[in-house]
Amino acid sequence: MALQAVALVPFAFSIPKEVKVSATLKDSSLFGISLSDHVKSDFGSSLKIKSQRKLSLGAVRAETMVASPGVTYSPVTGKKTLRKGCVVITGASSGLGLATAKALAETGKWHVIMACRDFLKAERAAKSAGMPKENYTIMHLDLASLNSVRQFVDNFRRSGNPLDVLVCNAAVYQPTAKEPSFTADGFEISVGTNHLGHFLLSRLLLEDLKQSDYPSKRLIIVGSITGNTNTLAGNVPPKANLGDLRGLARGLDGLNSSAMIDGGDFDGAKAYKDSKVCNMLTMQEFHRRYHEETGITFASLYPGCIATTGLFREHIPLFRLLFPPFQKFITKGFVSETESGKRLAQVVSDPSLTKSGVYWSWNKNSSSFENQLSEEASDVEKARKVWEVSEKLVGLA
Ligand code: NDP
Ligand code: PMR
Repeated sequence: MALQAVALVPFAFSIPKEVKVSATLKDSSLFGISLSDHVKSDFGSSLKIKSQRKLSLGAVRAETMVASPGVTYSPVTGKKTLRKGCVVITGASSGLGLATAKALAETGKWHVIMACRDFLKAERAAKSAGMPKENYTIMHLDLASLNSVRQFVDNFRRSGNPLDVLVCNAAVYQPTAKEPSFTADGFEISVGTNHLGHFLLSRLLLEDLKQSDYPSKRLIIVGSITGNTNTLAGNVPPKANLGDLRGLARGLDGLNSSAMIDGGDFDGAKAYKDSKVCNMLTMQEFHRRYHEETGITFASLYPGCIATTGLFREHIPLFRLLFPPFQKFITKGFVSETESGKRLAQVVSDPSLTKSGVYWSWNKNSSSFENQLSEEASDVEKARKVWEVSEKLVGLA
C-alpha cells in the first residue's frame, strides 16, 4: 500500500492527456484504460413507526398540492403540511455522514437519527457542525457486531420514530493492515462492517420502511468508484473481485477459510473495494426483490472523492498528505465534505431522484446523473448469491 502512496508522487508531476493503463501500480503504469472513455462513465464527477405509531416529529409546510400520505391539514389554516421526514444515517459522526446529517437537519424538514458507534464523538461532531439540536438524535450502533445491529433496531423501534429513509454510509478502510482483523462475529472487518452489518440492518429495517407513510421512502447504500472496474480509479490495484464467493461462503473468518471474499490472500484495500461491490450489488438485489411490492426507492451513489475524511486515517502519512492535492489538481475528482453531503442529501430528499435501482454520480457542474456500474457490480447472478450467502452469515436464513 505504501507503494501505492509513493506511486502518487511521480503521477502528480506528469499529467498525460490520454493515459492507457496496462499493468500494476508497482511499475507506476496506468495503461489499458482510456481516460477519455472514463470521462463518459464514473469519472464524470471529476475528469469526467409504523403508520399507526404516534409520530413524534414536527410538521413543515408542504410544497406540493398532491394528496399523499404523510401529509396533514392544519385545522386552523386549512393549509397542507408535510411532517418532518425521519432519516437514519449510519456513521454520521464524521465525513460524508456528518455532512449529510448537517445538510438535512439544517433544512428543518428532517429529523436525523445519527447511528454511531461512538456516542460522545457524534455529539461533539453534531455540536461543532452547528446542527440544530431539535433536529437530530444520536443512537448507538456498532456495525461490527450483529448483536449491536439487532439492539439498534429494537431501540429505534422503541423510540417511536417512523423510518422514512435509511442511509447505509458507515465504512472502515484498512489499507496498511498486514493481517486481517475481525468483527465481534468473526468476519473480516471491512466486509463485516461495510457489507454484512449494513445487510442485517437494512433487512431488518425494511419492515419499518414499508410501514412509513412518508411520500417517498428510500434505502440508500453508499457505493464507490473504486469498486467499479469500468473506471480508471477502479483499475488501481488491488482491484475489486468477488470471484466465486468461496471465502464469503465459508465465513471470512481467516481460520477455516480465507478472510477475503474470493478466497485469496488478505489485502485490506481489496477487502474494502470488495465490500463496496457488495454494497452496490445489495442495493440492486433489494430493488429487484422489493421495489415493485413496496414502492421503496433503492439507490447507491459515488459522492466524489472526499479525500479529507477519516476514511484514510489508517493510511501512511505520505498518502494522507498527497491524496487531497492529487485529487484536487490531477484527477479533479476531489469534492469537499460539504459538497458531498449536499449530494447524498439530494439522494435522500430530492423529489427528482426517486428512480429506484440507480447508482448516482455527479458531473463537473455538480449535476446528478445515472451512472453505469462495472460488469461485476451489476452481475445479477452474483447479486443473488451475495444476498443468499449474506443472509446465512447474519442469521436470517
Ligand atoms: P469517515 O471515516 O469520515 O466516516 C466513516 C464513518 O463510519 C464514521 O462515522 C465512523 O465512525 C463510522 N464507522 C466505522 N466503523 C463503524 C462501525 N463499526 N459501526 C458504526 N459506525 C462505524 O469516512 P467517509 O465519510 O469518507 O466514508 C463514508 C462513506 O463514503 C463510506 O461508505 C465510504 O465507503 C464512502 N465513500 C467515501 C469516499 C471518499 O473519498 N472519502 C469516496 C466514495 C465513497 P467513527 O467516527 O466512530 O470512526
Ligand atoms: Mg484513486 C482518475 C481518477 C481517480 C479518481 C476519481 C479516484 C478516486 N482515483 C483516481 C485515480 C487514481 N487513484 C490513480 C491514477 C491512482 C494511482 C496513482 C490512484 C491511487 C489511489 C490510491 C492509492 N486512489 C486511491 C488510493 C486509495 O487508497 C483510495 C482507495 O482506494 O480507497 C479505497 C483511493 C481513491 N481514489 C479515488 C477514491 C474516491 C478513493 C477513495 C475512496 C473510496 O473509493 O471509497
